[in-house]
This record gives sequence, structure tokens and C-alpha cells, in this order.
Amino acid sequence: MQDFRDLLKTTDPDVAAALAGEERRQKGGVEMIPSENYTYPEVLALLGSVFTNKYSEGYPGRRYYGGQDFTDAVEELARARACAVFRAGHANVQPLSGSPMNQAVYLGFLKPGDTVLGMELSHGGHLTHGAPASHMGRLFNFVRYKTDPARAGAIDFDALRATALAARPRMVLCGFSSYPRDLDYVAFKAIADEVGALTMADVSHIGGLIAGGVLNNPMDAGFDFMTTTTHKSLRGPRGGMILCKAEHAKKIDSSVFPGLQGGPHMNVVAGVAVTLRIAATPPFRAYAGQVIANAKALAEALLADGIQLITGGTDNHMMVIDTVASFGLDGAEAERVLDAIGITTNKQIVPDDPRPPLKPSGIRLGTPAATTRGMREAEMRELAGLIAEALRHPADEAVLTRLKSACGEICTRFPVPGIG
Ligand code: DSN
Repeated sequence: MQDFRDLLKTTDPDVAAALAGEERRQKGGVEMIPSENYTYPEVLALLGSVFTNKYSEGYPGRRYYGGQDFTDAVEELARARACAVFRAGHANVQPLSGSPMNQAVYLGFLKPGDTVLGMELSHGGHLTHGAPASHMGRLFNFVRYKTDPARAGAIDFDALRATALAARPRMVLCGFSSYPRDLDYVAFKAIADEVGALTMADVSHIGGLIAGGVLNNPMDAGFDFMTTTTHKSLRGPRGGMILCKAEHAKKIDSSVFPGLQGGPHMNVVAGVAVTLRIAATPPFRAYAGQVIANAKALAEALLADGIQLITGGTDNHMMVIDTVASFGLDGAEAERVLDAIGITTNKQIVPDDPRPPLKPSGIRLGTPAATTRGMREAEMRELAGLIAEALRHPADEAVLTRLKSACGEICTRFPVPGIG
């Protein structure tokens, strides 16, 4: 069969050139944005399969369009596998991505003006956890809690309990997009129970690490809802899913469709089914463990070089370097310098950051994508050396050129799944 790239060169040479460039970029550099990964070749192929042609409003056995034998089959598989992998009573695999996934929970179970406790954005929470800039932040009354820098970034549960007793939230929400520690879901649940609140954990970043059994699982602590995107540490296609107790099944399903969304993307749902089959296997558990081992190796090497990490280290797949304190560079400058040597990161606000989000005090690094390529602790130590040297010589073209070629050499040893 003709490679689609050859066809694309004729149909649209501009997009063909952009695709070729992106393939080169993904192969030739090290991806260290903690929310990114390389999905499986089978999933890449399913995203471009005939499942993309199908409309499937509704749920298996209850659709509004005909011709659903095979879409029903893949959605049933995805739902059953999600419940098994995450030990949940029910799964909805239709959310198109992380924001609608969280919105479906809020809109299905809260009334406008209801109070929700959520982690402060600069302490690692997410925009969809009620940041004032988000529509959800205007619709509901989000009360924010913080982490405690004096205790390696742990949540201060005494302070959280006092806030909950004063605010009487309808929901206690935990989860993060920039927090390098694990969470004590039992402690969150105890506080929520005391004030009669629902519990929700957004584990988008760490869904794969929970599936792999290397981080705590909120469902084991009796949470009402757990949401996760499917494309981060889980390695699947871009999408979202909601896990919940069986008693919430009907309400969550109608909140996703018809409440919030129309037709699900069945090419993605098929990819999610495959992703979850793999997530239940021993090699995936080994992968999840290696993601954390690599993050710890990277963090230890950076710390040993005198570099300052927010919370002083990591227990998961990510870390945040305070680049202002460590190098006198803001996060935007640090991101640009590392881009120049082939290491992709993202600028990141730090707890109570005095700087603006486009020129914040740090950068965020993560290991899921590099681990997927097969990199191990030794490569993490090499990369730590390249990162430190580049950020100490941000304007020295000769140094940056040498570091870029060292980074490229590491990449040649580790092929990218789906690209080669
Ligand atoms: N964009 C994701 C991340 O990088 O964490 C979260 O939305």
C-alpha cells in the first residue's frame, strides 16, 4: 500500500512538509514536557482508521444512528478495560479531552455557585480546577488550597480541613499538572466525608503511573470521580475519560452526552481500548516504574549539581527547576536555550510566583516520553549534564552547538515508536 506521506506530498505539499518537519523534530530531540508521550504505532494507525468516519451519539446498545456493531464493540472494550485497570465501578471514555472531561463532572454534579476546593494554580493545580481565567472558575465558587514548601511540598491537611469546615464545599477536588509528589487520597476523602462533599481526583498526568501500580489510586480510597487524559503517561491517543462509582454512572453518562458533547470520536475510543489492554500488562507496569526511576535519577543529578527543584525532588514523573534561583534565567529564556540544544521543556510558574506566566520563574521537566524511547538512568544523568551546562552558558553559541550534537547523538540510539 502506498505510504500516506507520498499521497500527501501530491495533495498538499505544505502540510506534507510540516509533517516531515515534526517527525524530524520528534526523532532528533529529547521530549521532556511531562504531559507528552509517543503513542503506540497501533494507536497512531487507529487514529487514521475508518473509525474516524463514524457518528455514534449515545452509548453501546443505545445509539441514535445505525451501523454501530463495531463501534459498540470497541467502546464496550474500552469501558470494561478502564474499570478493570483503575478498579472503578463505571467508566465513560467519550470525553474529547481533559477540559470537557472535568467540565462534565462539574456540570453534572454541581449547581452554579457551588463551592469546590481545588489546588492553587501556581502550586500545581490546573486551569480547569477553577482558575479565574476559565469559564468554570466563573461558574462555580472555587476555593483554593496550597502546598507547604517547608514540608517538601506536602499538602497541609490541617489547613485544608479548616478551609473545608469554613467553606462547606460541595466537592473536594485534588490533582495537578505541575506537582512532583504523590497525593494522600485517604486524607482528602476523610475531610470530604466530614463536610459531606463529593470527591474528585484529576489524575491526567499520572493516569499511566496509577494504571501501572506505582502511584496511589484515588478509587481505592473511595473517591466518587477520577478523571484522566489518555495521552500523557498512559501513552494513548489524545482524549479523556471519567472513572466513577457505579452509583454515578447514569448521571455522568448523560452529563457527557447529551449534556456537553455530541458524537464521540470513535477512532480515539478504539485507540483507548488498545491502550488500556496494554496498560494491564507486566511490561506496562515495568514502564511505569522506569518513568519514576528515570525522574528520580534526573532530579538527583540536577540536585547534585546545585540546581534548585521545587519541593526538593520528585516522587512521580516530573520536576520543576527554579531557573531564576539556579541560573538567573526566567523560564521562557531557559525553555528557549534548551530548545536550541534539542531538549523540549515548558516554562512553568512556581508556587506564589512573582513573575507572569509567559516569563515565569521555572521550567517543568518529565520523563514519560524519553522512557518510552527506552532511555534509562544513565541517559537521564547525561541529559542532566547537558541541561545544566546549557543553562549556565545561554549565550555561548559554541557550547550550545556542542551540546546539541551530544543530545542528537543520544537520540540516534533510541528510536521513536511510530517514526523510527
Ligand atoms: N497541557 C497539559 C499539561 O501540560 O500539563 C495540561 O492541560
